[in-house]
Amino acid sequence: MKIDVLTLFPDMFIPMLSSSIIGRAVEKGLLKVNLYNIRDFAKNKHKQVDDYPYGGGHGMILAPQPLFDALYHVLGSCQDGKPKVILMSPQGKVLNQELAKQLAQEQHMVIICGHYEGVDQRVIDKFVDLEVSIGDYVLTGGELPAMVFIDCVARLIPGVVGNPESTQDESFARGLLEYPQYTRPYNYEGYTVPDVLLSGNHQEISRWRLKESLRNTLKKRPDLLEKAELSPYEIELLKEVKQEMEGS
Ligand code: 4GX
Repeated sequence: MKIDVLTLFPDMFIPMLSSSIIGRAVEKGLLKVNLYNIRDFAKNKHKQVDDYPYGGGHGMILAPQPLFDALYHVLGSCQDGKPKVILMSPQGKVLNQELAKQLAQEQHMVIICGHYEGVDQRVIDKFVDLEVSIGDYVLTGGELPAMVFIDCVARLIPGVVGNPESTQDESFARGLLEYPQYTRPYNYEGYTVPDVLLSGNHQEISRWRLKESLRNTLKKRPDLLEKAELSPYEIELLKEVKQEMEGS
């Protein structure tokens, strides 16, 4: 997957692109990220990229010229068909695992990181295919949202996460939260590991994990349970969980 990022702060991306799982994906060539500084495309002599809004109001707007030229540059030198152009914006479609899965199928994306009060609408009208938000809160720029987006999508590229089952097993993959996990030692400051996990009985362990997964979801995110499609076995386990909760 190739991702071109248009930003005023390209340096912010370097640590995430060289660390941990995403760093390894870049090293392995599974992910290629090109960083473009929008300021490098400004044609005025002070390299100014923002301007006052027509009609008045507070704050500044990213002017069309630097972004148009940056996008002509990136799209013009592009061999692999038409990439999907994405603007990080609080007005966008809210990122979730389903949207991440869809966009993980793209071969090439261009991400625009807005700053100030936003970008000139003509940039959106001419180039942007999709606006994406990482949640209903306001940040100072699109860089952190772009990094969240890249991390979330890139880990779904085959080969990026070591064990493909770990992207299938996890929270949201099935619309349920995960079960509790434990590692050694068995007893830590008097807190012990549930004995079923040491029993070696894999059927019992699966049943316990599924039940705790349902318990976690009911306790912390009951909204997810309403959307989840549960099997008769899962409905039975959920009934047990509910009875246990009444009893305590
Ligand atoms: N999820 N921000 C973008 C500037 C801006 C405003 C409007 C384009 C259009 C955000 C979020 C977010 C703050 C990044 C405003 N750019 N982006 N910035 N939440 O809050 O994505």
